[in-house]
Amino acid sequence: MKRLDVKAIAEKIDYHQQNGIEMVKITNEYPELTVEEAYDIQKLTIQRYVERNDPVIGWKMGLTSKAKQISMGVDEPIYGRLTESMELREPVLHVKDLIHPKVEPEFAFVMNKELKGGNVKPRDVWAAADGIYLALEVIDSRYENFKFTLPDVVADNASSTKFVLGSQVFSPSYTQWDQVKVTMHKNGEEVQSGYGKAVLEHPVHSVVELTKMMNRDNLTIKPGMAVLVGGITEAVSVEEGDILNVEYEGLDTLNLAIN
Ligand code: OOG
Ligand code: MG
Repeated sequence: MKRLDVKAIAEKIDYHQQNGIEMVKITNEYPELTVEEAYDIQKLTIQRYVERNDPVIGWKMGLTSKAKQISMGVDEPIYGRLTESMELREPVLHVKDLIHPKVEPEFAFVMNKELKGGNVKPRDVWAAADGIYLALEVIDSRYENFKFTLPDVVADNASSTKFVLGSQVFSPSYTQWDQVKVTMHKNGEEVQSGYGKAVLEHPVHSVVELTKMMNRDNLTIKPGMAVLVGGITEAVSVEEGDILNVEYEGLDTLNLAIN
Protein backbone atom coordinates (compact mmCIF):
# COMPACT_ATOMS: atom_id res chain seq x y z
CA MET A 1 0.00 0.00 0.00
CA LYS A 2 1.13 3.55 -0.69
CA ARG A 3 2.33 5.47 2.35
CA LEU A 4 -0.54 7.47 3.77
CA ASP A 5 -0.05 11.24 3.75
CA VAL A 6 -3.13 12.45 5.65
CA LYS A 7 -2.19 16.09 5.13
CA ALA A 8 -1.97 15.74 1.36
CA ILE A 9 -5.27 13.85 1.23
CA ALA A 10 -6.95 16.53 3.36
CA GLU A 11 -5.68 19.19 0.98
CA LYS A 12 -7.05 17.27 -1.99
CA ILE A 13 -10.47 16.73 -0.41
CA ASP A 14 -10.65 20.40 0.57
CA TYR A 15 -9.98 21.35 -3.05
CA HIS A 16 -12.78 19.07 -4.31
CA GLN A 17 -15.19 20.33 -1.63
CA GLN A 18 -14.47 23.99 -2.40
CA ASN A 19 -14.78 23.59 -6.12
CA GLY A 20 -17.51 20.97 -6.35
CA ILE A 21 -15.44 18.64 -8.49
CA GLU A 22 -15.89 14.92 -8.10
CA MET A 23 -13.01 12.61 -7.26
CA VAL A 24 -12.09 8.96 -7.18
CA LYS A 25 -12.58 7.28 -3.77
CA ILE A 26 -9.60 7.51 -1.43
CA THR A 27 -9.81 3.77 -0.76
CA ASN A 28 -9.08 3.02 -4.43
CA GLU A 29 -5.56 4.25 -3.78
CA TYR A 30 -5.43 3.36 -0.06
CA PRO A 31 -7.54 0.21 0.37
CA GLU A 32 -6.43 -0.21 3.97
CA LEU A 33 -7.47 3.27 5.10
CA THR A 34 -8.98 2.94 8.59
CA VAL A 35 -11.93 4.87 10.00
CA GLU A 36 -9.59 6.46 12.57
CA GLU A 37 -7.26 7.70 9.83
CA ALA A 38 -10.30 8.97 7.94
CA TYR A 39 -11.37 11.06 10.97
CA ASP A 40 -7.83 12.49 11.06
CA ILE A 41 -8.22 13.47 7.40
CA GLN A 42 -11.62 15.04 8.13
CA LYS A 43 -10.16 17.03 11.02
CA LEU A 44 -7.27 18.32 8.92
CA THR A 45 -9.60 19.20 6.06
CA ILE A 46 -11.84 21.26 8.31
CA GLN A 47 -8.80 22.88 9.91
CA ARG A 48 -8.21 24.42 6.49
CA TYR A 49 -11.74 25.92 6.60
CA VAL A 50 -11.02 27.33 10.06
CA GLU A 51 -7.79 28.88 8.78
CA ARG A 52 -9.92 30.65 6.15
CA ASN A 53 -12.04 32.20 8.95
CA ASP A 54 -14.81 29.64 8.55
CA PRO A 55 -15.21 28.31 12.10
CA VAL A 56 -16.83 25.08 13.23
CA ILE A 57 -20.33 25.90 14.48
CA GLY A 58 -21.62 22.40 15.04
CA TRP A 59 -21.65 18.72 14.29
CA LYS A 60 -23.70 16.34 12.22
CA MET A 61 -24.54 12.73 12.54
CA GLY A 62 -24.99 10.69 9.39
CA LEU A 63 -26.31 7.25 8.53
CA THR A 64 -28.41 7.10 11.69
CA SER A 65 -31.37 5.45 9.99
CA LYS A 66 -31.45 1.83 8.82
CA ALA A 67 -32.89 2.88 5.44
CA LYS A 68 -29.95 5.21 4.80
CA GLN A 69 -27.39 2.67 6.00
CA ILE A 70 -28.83 0.10 3.60
CA SER A 71 -29.04 2.49 0.65
CA MET A 72 -25.45 3.69 1.15
CA GLY A 73 -24.12 0.18 1.95
CA VAL A 74 -22.62 1.30 5.26
CA ASP A 75 -23.65 -0.16 8.61
CA GLU A 76 -22.76 2.36 11.30
CA PRO A 77 -23.34 6.05 12.00
CA ILE A 78 -20.66 8.63 11.30
CA TYR A 79 -20.10 12.22 12.34
CA GLY A 80 -18.99 15.32 10.49
CA ARG A 81 -18.19 18.96 11.18
CA LEU A 82 -20.43 21.91 10.28
CA THR A 83 -18.83 25.25 9.55
CA GLU A 84 -20.29 28.73 9.30
CA SER A 85 -20.18 28.84 5.49
CA MET A 86 -22.34 25.71 5.26
CA GLU A 87 -25.35 27.41 6.82
CA LEU A 88 -27.74 28.94 4.28
CA ARG A 89 -29.13 32.25 5.53
CA GLU A 90 -32.21 31.94 3.37
CA PRO A 91 -33.96 28.87 1.96
CA VAL A 92 -32.36 29.05 -1.48
CA LEU A 93 -29.76 26.54 -2.66
CA HIS A 94 -27.43 27.39 -5.53
CA VAL A 95 -26.36 24.18 -7.22
CA LYS A 96 -23.89 25.59 -9.72
CA ASP A 97 -20.86 24.60 -7.64
CA LEU A 98 -22.26 21.31 -6.41
CA ILE A 99 -21.79 17.84 -7.94
CA HIS A 100 -24.93 15.74 -7.30
CA PRO A 101 -26.72 17.37 -4.35
CA LYS A 102 -29.39 15.62 -2.32
CA VAL A 103 -31.61 17.05 0.40
CA GLU A 104 -32.86 15.34 3.55
CA PRO A 105 -35.11 16.42 6.42
CA GLU A 106 -33.54 16.57 9.85
CA PHE A 107 -33.76 18.06 13.33
CA ALA A 108 -31.04 20.25 14.80
CA PHE A 109 -30.43 20.29 18.55
CA VAL A 110 -28.79 23.47 19.81
CA MET A 111 -26.89 23.18 23.09
CA ASN A 112 -26.45 25.68 25.88
CA LYS A 113 -24.16 23.48 27.99
CA GLU A 114 -21.11 21.45 27.17
CA LEU A 115 -21.73 17.74 26.62
CA LYS A 116 -18.73 15.54 27.21
CA GLY A 117 -17.56 12.13 28.29
CA GLY A 118 -18.35 8.59 27.28
CA ASN A 119 -21.37 8.18 29.53
CA VAL A 120 -23.85 10.82 28.37
CA LYS A 121 -27.50 9.80 28.86
CA PRO A 122 -30.61 11.08 27.07
CA ARG A 123 -31.50 13.13 30.16
CA ASP A 124 -28.09 14.84 29.97
CA VAL A 125 -28.85 15.80 26.37
CA TRP A 126 -32.26 17.19 27.36
CA ALA A 127 -30.62 19.17 30.19
CA ALA A 128 -28.05 20.61 27.76
CA ALA A 129 -30.35 21.30 24.79
CA ASP A 130 -31.64 24.82 24.47
CA GLY A 131 -33.89 24.34 21.49
CA ILE A 132 -34.69 22.18 18.53
CA TYR A 133 -34.94 23.47 14.96
CA LEU A 134 -36.44 21.78 11.94
CA ALA A 135 -33.68 21.56 9.37
CA LEU A 136 -32.86 20.56 5.82
CA GLU A 137 -29.44 19.19 5.07
CA VAL A 138 -27.87 19.25 1.62
CA ILE A 139 -25.34 16.47 1.11
CA ASP A 140 -23.04 16.23 -1.89
CA SER A 141 -20.55 13.39 -1.78
CA ARG A 142 -17.39 14.34 -3.60
CA TYR A 143 -17.06 10.74 -4.82
CA GLU A 144 -18.14 9.55 -8.24
CA ASN A 145 -21.73 8.27 -8.40
CA PHE A 146 -22.25 9.12 -4.68
CA LYS A 147 -20.56 5.73 -3.92
CA PHE A 148 -18.11 5.19 -1.07
CA THR A 149 -16.97 2.98 1.79
CA LEU A 150 -17.16 4.01 5.46
CA PRO A 151 -13.61 5.50 5.61
CA ASP A 152 -14.17 7.38 2.35
CA VAL A 153 -17.33 9.13 3.53
CA VAL A 154 -15.79 9.94 6.92
CA ALA A 155 -12.78 11.55 5.21
CA ASP A 156 -15.19 13.59 3.03
CA ASN A 157 -16.77 15.09 6.17
CA ALA A 158 -19.85 12.87 5.91
CA SER A 159 -20.78 14.41 2.53
CA SER A 160 -21.59 17.76 4.22
CA THR A 161 -22.16 20.76 2.03
CA LYS A 162 -25.01 23.02 3.21
CA PHE A 163 -27.85 23.13 5.70
CA VAL A 164 -30.68 25.46 6.56
CA LEU A 165 -32.63 25.78 9.80
CA GLY A 166 -36.31 26.63 10.06
CA SER A 167 -37.23 30.06 11.35
CA GLN A 168 -38.78 28.81 14.61
CA VAL A 169 -37.04 27.29 17.55
CA PHE A 170 -39.01 24.74 19.56
CA SER A 171 -38.56 23.92 23.19
CA PRO A 172 -37.18 20.36 23.47
CA SER A 173 -40.27 19.45 25.54
CA TYR A 174 -42.68 20.87 22.93
CA THR A 175 -43.44 17.54 21.29
CA GLN A 176 -42.44 13.88 21.06
CA TRP A 177 -39.75 14.18 18.43
CA ASP A 178 -39.79 10.50 17.53
CA GLN A 179 -43.50 10.74 16.65
CA VAL A 180 -43.22 13.68 14.26
CA LYS A 181 -44.25 12.75 10.72
CA VAL A 182 -42.23 14.35 7.95
CA THR A 183 -43.37 14.45 4.32
CA MET A 184 -41.21 15.78 1.49
CA HIS A 185 -42.71 17.15 -1.70
CA LYS A 186 -40.65 17.94 -4.79
CA ASN A 187 -42.38 20.14 -7.35
CA GLY A 188 -45.71 19.37 -5.70
CA GLU A 189 -45.32 15.59 -5.64
CA GLU A 190 -44.71 13.51 -2.53
CA VAL A 191 -41.26 11.93 -2.76
CA GLN A 192 -40.42 10.75 0.79
CA SER A 193 -42.00 10.44 4.20
CA GLY A 194 -40.96 9.13 7.59
CA TYR A 195 -41.06 9.63 11.34
CA GLY A 196 -38.55 11.07 13.78
CA LYS A 197 -38.03 7.59 15.18
CA ALA A 198 -36.18 6.63 11.98
CA VAL A 199 -33.22 8.35 13.67
CA LEU A 200 -31.92 5.64 16.04
CA GLU A 201 -35.48 5.11 17.43
CA HIS A 202 -35.41 8.65 18.85
CA PRO A 203 -33.40 11.70 17.68
CA VAL A 204 -32.03 12.20 21.21
CA HIS A 205 -30.12 8.92 20.82
CA SER A 206 -28.24 10.42 17.92
CA VAL A 207 -26.80 13.13 20.18
CA VAL A 208 -25.91 10.48 22.78
CA GLU A 209 -24.16 8.43 20.10
CA LEU A 210 -22.34 11.53 18.83
CA THR A 211 -20.92 12.26 22.30
CA LYS A 212 -19.63 8.67 22.52
CA MET A 213 -17.95 8.86 19.13
CA MET A 214 -16.51 12.31 19.88
CA ASN A 215 -15.27 11.20 23.27
CA ARG A 216 -13.09 8.57 21.58
CA ASP A 217 -11.45 11.45 19.70
CA ASN A 218 -11.20 13.70 22.81
CA LEU A 219 -13.83 16.09 21.47
CA THR A 220 -16.83 17.64 23.22
CA ILE A 221 -19.98 19.45 22.10
CA LYS A 222 -19.53 23.07 23.18
CA PRO A 223 -22.30 25.46 24.29
CA GLY A 224 -23.89 27.21 21.32
CA MET A 225 -23.17 24.38 18.90
CA ALA A 226 -25.83 22.86 16.68
CA VAL A 227 -26.15 19.13 16.04
CA LEU A 228 -27.86 17.75 12.96
CA VAL A 229 -29.11 14.35 14.08
CA GLY A 230 -29.32 12.58 10.70
CA GLY A 231 -31.79 12.19 7.87
CA ILE A 232 -35.34 11.20 8.80
CA THR A 233 -36.02 9.93 5.25
CA GLU A 234 -33.78 9.02 2.36
CA ALA A 235 -32.14 11.99 0.66
CA VAL A 236 -33.77 13.34 -2.49
CA SER A 237 -31.74 14.44 -5.54
CA VAL A 238 -32.36 18.02 -6.61
CA GLU A 239 -31.56 20.14 -9.65
CA GLU A 240 -31.95 23.71 -10.75
CA GLY A 241 -35.59 24.80 -10.82
CA ASP A 242 -36.84 22.31 -8.21
CA ILE A 243 -38.91 23.42 -5.24
CA LEU A 244 -39.02 21.35 -2.06
CA ASN A 245 -41.74 21.63 0.57
CA VAL A 246 -41.11 19.59 3.68
CA GLU A 247 -43.96 19.29 6.12
CA TYR A 248 -43.24 18.45 9.75
CA GLU A 249 -46.75 17.53 10.85
CA GLY A 250 -48.13 19.79 13.55
CA LEU A 251 -44.97 21.93 13.59
CA ASP A 252 -44.07 23.81 10.40
CA THR A 253 -43.28 23.44 6.69
CA LEU A 254 -39.80 24.19 5.36
CA ASN A 255 -39.37 25.23 1.76
CA LEU A 256 -36.21 25.18 -0.31
CA ALA A 257 -35.83 26.66 -3.77
CA ILE A 258 -33.09 25.17 -5.94
CA ASN A 259 -31.45 27.76 -8.19
C1 OOG B 1 -23.52 10.37 4.16
C2 OOG B 1 -24.14 11.47 4.96
C3 OOG B 1 -25.45 11.01 5.52
C4 OOG B 1 -27.37 11.55 7.04
O1 OOG B 1 -28.09 12.37 7.60
O2 OOG B 1 -27.60 10.33 7.07
C5 OOG B 1 -26.19 12.04 6.29
C6 OOG B 1 -24.16 10.18 2.82
O3 OOG B 1 -25.20 9.54 2.72
O4 OOG B 1 -23.59 10.69 1.83
O5 OOG B 1 -25.94 13.22 6.33
MG1 MG C 1 -27.68 14.34 7.07
